[in-house]
Amino acid sequence: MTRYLKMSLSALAFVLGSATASAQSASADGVIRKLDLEAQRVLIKHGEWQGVSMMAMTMPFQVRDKALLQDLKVNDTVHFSMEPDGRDWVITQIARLEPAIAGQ
Ligand SMILES: [Cu+2]
Repeated sequence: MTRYLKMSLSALAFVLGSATASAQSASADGVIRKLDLEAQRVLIKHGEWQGVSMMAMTMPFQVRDKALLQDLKVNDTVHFSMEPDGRDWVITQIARLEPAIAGQ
């Protein structure tokens, strides 16, 4: 829970440029801000990445398979994995994290 609180408090950094794309995959937690099933795109406010140096920010991602987005909705907290594709990152896996139940 602490991790998510920390993430939501982190500043919405607007950064030009992106992480240096290597042939490395990465993963991160985040909150879905926008979903576009048809375009297979998702806007995620994400925390720091594991695997690649990337600060917390809100950014759009392409999703490899439309089906990955089917059970998700705006404001869901998710864990996702991605791979570099040219200058962009493409999400290859994404799963909702169930929020802790208040008071427990
Ligand atoms: Cu980012």
